[in-house]
Amino acid sequence: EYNITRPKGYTVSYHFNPDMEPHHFGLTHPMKPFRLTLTKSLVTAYGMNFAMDNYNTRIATYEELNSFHTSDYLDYLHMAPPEEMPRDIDNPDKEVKFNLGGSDCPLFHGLYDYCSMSAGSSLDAARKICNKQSDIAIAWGGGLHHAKKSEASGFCYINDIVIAILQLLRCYPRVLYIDIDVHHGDGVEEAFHSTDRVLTCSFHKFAPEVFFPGTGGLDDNGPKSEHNPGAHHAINVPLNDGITDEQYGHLFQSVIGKINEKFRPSVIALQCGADSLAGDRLGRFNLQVQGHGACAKFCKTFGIPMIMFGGGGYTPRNVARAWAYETSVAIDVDEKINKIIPEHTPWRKHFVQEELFPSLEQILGEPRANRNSQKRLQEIIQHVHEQLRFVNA
Ligand code: ZLV
Ligand code: CA
Ligand code: ZN
Repeated sequence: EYNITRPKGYTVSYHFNPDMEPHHFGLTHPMKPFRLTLTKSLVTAYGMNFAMDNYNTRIATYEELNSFHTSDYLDYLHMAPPEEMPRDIDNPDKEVKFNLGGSDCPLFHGLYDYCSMSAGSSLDAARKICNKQSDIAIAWGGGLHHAKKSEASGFCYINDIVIAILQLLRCYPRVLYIDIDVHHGDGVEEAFHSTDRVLTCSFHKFAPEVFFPGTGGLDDNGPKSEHNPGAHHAINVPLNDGITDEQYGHLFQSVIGKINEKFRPSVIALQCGADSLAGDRLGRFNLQVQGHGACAKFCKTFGIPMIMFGGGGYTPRNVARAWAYETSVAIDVDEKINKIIPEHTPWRKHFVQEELFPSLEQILGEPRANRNSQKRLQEIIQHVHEQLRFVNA
């Protein structure tokens, strides 16, 4: 019997804008907005929508984007014409302004609208948390952690996370930002370098010169100046290829558990970039849906409000599985979700017989060699715990 009901005692909200999907970064670009629709479809197929408040979100206004980004950048983003693709063949020396129009951050048709929709979803989620209408707010269309105040970077143009956290800071004293995307959350870290009201913690593949963006070493803990209250409030967990669920889970719990103890956040902003999953087109880790989702599960045990953002994720069917599973964690049905296939699913019988319906247990491509030694992981935990001696709520 398949029946998902609302969790008792708290409210989950799902913030989605169906108009993000038709946007295209270009044929060969790894970022595929249709993964958001794929996720929503899987969530709905499982009946999880009945356990949440569902919002079709509005677009963020210019003023809202302006709370973090500069006017000259926003004006250019708004006015720059879409470039013909493929670019650079006729005109390789064309000036690139604000890092817009390269192959990472192409100028595509409807770009400004797309960015406003992503930020609008995240900001709506933050507002629901602020006015206590929601305890866990989900915005898979956000999580674009590389964007700087005057610059696009790594597929990110508008930093919806920073804009959402600025909103949270109006209502809560301390925000803990956690980033499990395989890339370093450099844009969010930098935006809050000079405040002790936001502590950022990113887990990522770290290999300067080789892996984007190349920042986020173990010793990068924010500008160390006596007069900077934000010093020590950036925590980085640099990792190598092939990390497993077990190692990641242990690391996550000891690092985030300690941060929670010392920093005492009033709210959590969790970026759930799904490119840390095994089999991701750009990623390097060996995480399963369960290991990825265990991070959200652990954060939930703190019993404080939480926003869950999307982020990277370049093997769309795995992104949908991970974010659907994490939605199930938010609404507390994760025990069931691995087993159930909704009774009313068309052709259910055939899917079950032929094992075509994806169970969450069978994602994955070729496993990568694990280059993370227990010794190194222990050193990382040690360093982080020492770093946290400087952090007091
Ligand atoms: O998942 O890109 O390596 C959040 C996120 O964290 C680079 N970019 C930069 C530095 C020099 N370039 C190379 C330019 C590549 C341009 C096109 C690709 C095209 C096809 C396949 C892969 C890539 C690619 N680009 C792989 N890695 C990059 C990174 C940017 C990664 C951004 C991650 C974003 C949404
Ligand atoms: Ca990360
Ligand atoms: Zn990423």
